[in-house]
Amino acid sequence: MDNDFYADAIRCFVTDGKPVSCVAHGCGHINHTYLVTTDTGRRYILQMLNGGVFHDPEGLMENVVAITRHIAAKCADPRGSLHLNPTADGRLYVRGEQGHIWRLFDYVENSLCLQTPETPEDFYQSAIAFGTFQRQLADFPAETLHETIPDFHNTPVRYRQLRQALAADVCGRAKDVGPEVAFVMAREAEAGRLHGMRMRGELPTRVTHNDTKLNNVMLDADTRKPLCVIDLDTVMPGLAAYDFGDSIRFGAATAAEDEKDLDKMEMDLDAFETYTRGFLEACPDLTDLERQTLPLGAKTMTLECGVRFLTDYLAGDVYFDVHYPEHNLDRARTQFKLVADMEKKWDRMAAIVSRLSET
Ligand code: GN1
Ligand code: MG
Repeated sequence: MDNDFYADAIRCFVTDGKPVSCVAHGCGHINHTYLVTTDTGRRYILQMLNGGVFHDPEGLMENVVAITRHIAAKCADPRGSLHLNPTADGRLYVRGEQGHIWRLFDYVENSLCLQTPETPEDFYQSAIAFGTFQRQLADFPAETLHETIPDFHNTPVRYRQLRQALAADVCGRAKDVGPEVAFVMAREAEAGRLHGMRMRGELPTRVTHNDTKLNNVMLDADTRKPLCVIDLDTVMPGLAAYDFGDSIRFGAATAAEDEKDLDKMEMDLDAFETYTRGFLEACPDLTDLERQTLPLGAKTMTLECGVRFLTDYLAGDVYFDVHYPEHNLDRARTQFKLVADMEKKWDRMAAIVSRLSET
């Protein structure tokens, strides 16, 4: 515990034993996450919220507390919902000296967190996890949630932000992204379709996770069945197609989000089918129109994520953590390759959803 930065934060929380180690943990692009071990062997997840991304940490923590309690009340296994540990005076987060917000979760013991599915069954189970999450929150009063990142999946706003970054061109990078910008702009009308349907009330607003990457699911290490869903900072009112779509974007991709060899990047139709099967099983109450929009959710979330990476590249990498200068551009390119591949497979994606909807 040689680092005052997090050692000071841990000391605010009541822990079982004295913290003896704290190491960086996980693969998130936004918050800073550490695994803390105490001298009794208990493990915790210490997390510092990214204040540049989350402007209302109090509201965000109110969301997380309410959601985790709501889910915990429905689970027999204590690992079925994240558990926040309080400070000595009963608060569930602290504001450190530099203004950072810290919180301490129990570590989910005997669990697995995967970056890619090792088997189709893993991906199916992640669909069950996110589908169950949505179902567990179906009776949660969505209107009481704070909007932790306004317009998070408002794709037209994401386009506007891209245009602003292009016009400002603060790093002189606009000249290098002509083909990517052309690709995005050619799809603008379609990218706004889901948002338009939401605004017209054609699709029900649900409590959604909004960041349904495979690595936000914890599986039991023995049974490989889902324990819980993590990374609850973007839980907000949204569309079922957002959660479905973001899972496909990440987990049905045949390459990593930052793969440089675009030939490796495709959308695996078998994986698409596997996930669709799990999601429809876990969320049997989706409306017909919600089911029909699932492929559009996959395409929209992938395009939108690419737009966000591209915008951040143009803006000088101020949002997503990057490990080298072109990291965000490489990420944007994989997303656009994935969109192009979905377009090739579009009819088959729609056919899979419609066949699985009938069974
Ligand atoms: C961010 O931090 P992480 O990896 O869980 C981002 C998601 C993106 C994702 C892309 C709050 O999630 O929206 O889809 O990176 N989270 C936020 O990998 O912006
Ligand atoms: Mg995450």
